[in-house]
Parts: sequence; structure tokens; C-alpha cells
Amino acid sequence: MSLGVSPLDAERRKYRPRLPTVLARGMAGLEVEAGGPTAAVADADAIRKHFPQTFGRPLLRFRSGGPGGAAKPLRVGVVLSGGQAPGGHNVIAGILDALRGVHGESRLHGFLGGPRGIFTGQHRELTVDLVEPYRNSGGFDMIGSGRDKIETPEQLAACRATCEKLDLDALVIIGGDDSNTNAAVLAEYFLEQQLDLSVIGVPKTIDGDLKGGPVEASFGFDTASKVYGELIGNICRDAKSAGKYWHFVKLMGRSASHVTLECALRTRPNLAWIGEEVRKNELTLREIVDRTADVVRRRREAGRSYGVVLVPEGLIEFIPEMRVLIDELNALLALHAGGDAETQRRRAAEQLTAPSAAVLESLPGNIREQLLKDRDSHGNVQVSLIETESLLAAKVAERLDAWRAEGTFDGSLKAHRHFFGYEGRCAAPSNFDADYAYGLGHVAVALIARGRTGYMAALRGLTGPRGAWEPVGVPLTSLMRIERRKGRPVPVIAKALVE
Ligand code: FBP
Repeated sequence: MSLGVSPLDAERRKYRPRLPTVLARGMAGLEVEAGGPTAAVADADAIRKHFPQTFGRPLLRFRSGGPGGAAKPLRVGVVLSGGQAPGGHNVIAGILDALRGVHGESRLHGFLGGPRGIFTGQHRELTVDLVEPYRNSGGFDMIGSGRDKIETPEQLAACRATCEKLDLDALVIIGGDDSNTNAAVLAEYFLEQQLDLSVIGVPKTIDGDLKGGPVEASFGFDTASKVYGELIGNICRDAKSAGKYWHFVKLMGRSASHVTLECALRTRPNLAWIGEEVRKNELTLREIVDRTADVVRRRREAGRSYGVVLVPEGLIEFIPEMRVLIDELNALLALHAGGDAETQRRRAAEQLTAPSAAVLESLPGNIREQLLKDRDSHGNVQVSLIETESLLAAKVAERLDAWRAEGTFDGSLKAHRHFFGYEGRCAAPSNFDADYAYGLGHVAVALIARGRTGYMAALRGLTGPRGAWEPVGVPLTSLMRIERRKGRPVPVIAKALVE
């Protein structure tokens, strides 16, 4: 065992991911079949205007058994973008192995620290020896990640210069919806510039919200929800054993509540809020608090002063009055980012509409401050920094106190608050994620070897046996729609919410 490698890591490294049969037969004889033209999730005309070259491309399928033929070495760059997700290292291992399957002299370069590594030209060559220790491991530490957006003309030109300097045939962007939007922008830009360089996206995010049509799942979701599920299961057991605590557990999932739903189905807590359901039923914060407090009261009446409540981290954005407030704050912060908490608060009080200003003032101080923090580079509220579980626990305690004063409740709330997020994002990938991510790396290379650009690598039929998983190339523009970001309408890959 070498320094820094635990026996568990060493054992996990020995696992050999299983490939779909079509890919296991090798890269050489893969043939591509094009389907009919595609459109977009919504706003097709606007998306076509933004992406005149790549819009409408066909879905691609692969089959093995073609004649093969002479292949040239490929030079590929890869970047990990956004939040960590179990399986990222296996995508890279899959790309490397597939590239070597195309031609032994193919080369792979990893951009360091996320998309910034492309426009600043920070990279390292990823050789077999370098990649080996990372096989089947969690984390993105092989090359790091980041949340920079590639959008300005200078950044686009700098990306072009880096790729030309390295003489790349292709760039693979492993990321979530925002990062794959970046991939679509780069693919279009390189074509406009008449540069022969493929850009391929790979669906990554523990949030599980990058899916739709032929893209059935993002890698990382399976592992992360299993890790959180185990922790929640332990807490459920502890709650029952101790018989005196209520646990409020916030779970990652910036917008969609897939992780919370999956964990709820696995562990059966006493209550799980689903953001999308809150929005559909237009529940206010007051109603959410009342319903939660009512569950606590009814369990108390049944002799059970304990329980577990799951809260998706994006819940706050689904509550109607909070949504309006956040939209107004986003527009405000896009104009005036930075400044200390007091300045931000004063600005908000002056410029928000009266109802939103009142909502903001009704929130506990820590939540108010967290809502006023700067947005990420894509304009998103950083919901992992907002203590929604504390907000709910505090408001429920207030409500129960009021009910006790009226004589309709005779207990008290002893609450614990938890946030499960970072615990699950870098776990060693489950066998599913290890196989899926490794296969996605192969699909990316299959698309590159056939000169395709502006595609997302995908595998479908994921609930069936591994051997039957079907590799496909999905046009990135077919996954897009127009949304308001930083106060203006822009084309983005649509998030898949819980239905
Ligand atoms: P991606 O969408 O980039 O995959 O990230 C998802 C996520 O893990 C969210 O669940 C969470 O809200 C966010 O990242 C946290 O961001 P950060 O890594 O910047 O703390």
C-alpha cells in the first residue's frame, strides 16, 4: 500500500467498470446512425437564433460491427466543472482508455481548476500512470473543478488560443446544466470561427436535475442519495431510540428536490417537503410551518415526541413570496454586487417592492444575510449557504409555543439541525456510477472520433442490464430553453424538476 491510500481505496481501485456491449467491442468498428432533426425543450425559434450552426442536429445512435479502418491519434482536453459528483474520475479514465482504443498515441490533457483552466491555459497531461490511482475514487482532485462561466468575447478567444496551442481535436466538458450550456456556447463559437474542434458535454450533478428525453440521469446522483440515505436512516433509528428529538435535515439539490425525494423513498421519514409540490400548491412559508408543526403535535398526541423532517435546500426558492423576493434580489444584486451586509440590507430596503421588503424583514437575521450574499457566476442563489433547516425549526418552535399558550399543545420542540451535502459529493462512486461514468467517457470519445460537436454523451436503458445500455449523442441545443438569469433572458439547458 502506498502512502495516502487506505485499504478501502486500494480495494476499490481494483474494481473493473462494466461497459455496454456495443462499447466493450471496441471503438474501431463503431458506426453512427443519425435520427431526424431535433428542436428544443421550449423557445425553439429563439434557441435557433442563438445557435444557428448547431441547432436542429439529429440524435445519434451507435452500433458495433462496422468495417473499422485506419484511425489517427486524437488530442483531447477535458475539464471538470461545478460541484463535485461521484464518478468524475471514472469519466476521465473512460475517456483515456477509449482514446487509447482509438490510437495508442492519442493524448489527453486535463484543464486545472474548472473552466478557468481553459481560458488561462492551466493544464496537465493525463497519462495512464497519473490516472491509475484515481480509478473508482470519489472527488475531483485529479484536476480540480470550478464554477467560472465562459461568456465574454475575451474568454472565448482565450479558450480558442489554448485549444489551438495544444492542437486539440476536442474538448470534453463534464458538468451540470450551466456547464453544458457553456459547452453549447463553445461548440457554436468554434464553428463560427471555422475551427475544427469538437465540444462534447457529459451530464454530471448529484442534484439529478440534468436529464430529459434520451438523457436519463446525471452521474453522481445514485451515490450521493445512497450516502445521505444511510445517514438519514441512522438518524431515524436514533430518533426512535432516544424518543425525544426532532431532526430537521436539509439535503443538497440546488433547485430540484430529486435528492430529497429519493432519500425519503429510501428511509420513510415522518415528513419530507418537496419544493416542486410546494410551488404547485402555492404554499406560503406560514402554511409550511403550520403543517410541520401539526405533524409534531399529532405525533405528540400519539405518544411520540420525536421524528425526522427532510428539507430540500432549494425549498426556499419554491415558496411563492420567497420566489418573488429572490427574483427581485437577483436583479438588484446583478446591478450592485458586493458591499457589506449593512449596505446590502439598506439597498434592499430602499429598492425592493413593499411586499418583498416586508418578507425580507420577517426573516431571522441570519437568513436575511444569507439571502443577500452574492450570487454564483451563473446568477444562482447559493442555497447551500442558506440555513433553511434552521429557519423551519425556529418557525415551527414559535408556532408550537403559540399553541401551547392557547392550550392546544402540551409539549416542547427539542430540535437538531443537519445539512447533508458535502458528505455525499465525494464518496467513492457506487458500482452504478462507476460503470455509468466510465461508459459516458467512452461515448464522448465515440462522438469525437466521428467529428461530432455540440453533443452530450449519454447512455440510455439505465434500469436494464449494463450490457444493454445504449450509447447515444444528444444535441445540446435540444435540451435548451430561454430563462431569465441575472435579470435578462438567456438560452440555458433546462433543469429537470420533480414531476
Ligand atoms: P452542480 O449543479 O454544479 O453539480 O452542483 C450541485 C451542488 O452540489 C448543489 O447541490 C449545491 O447547492 C451546490 O452544488 C453547492 O455549491 P458549492 O460547491 O459552490 O458549495
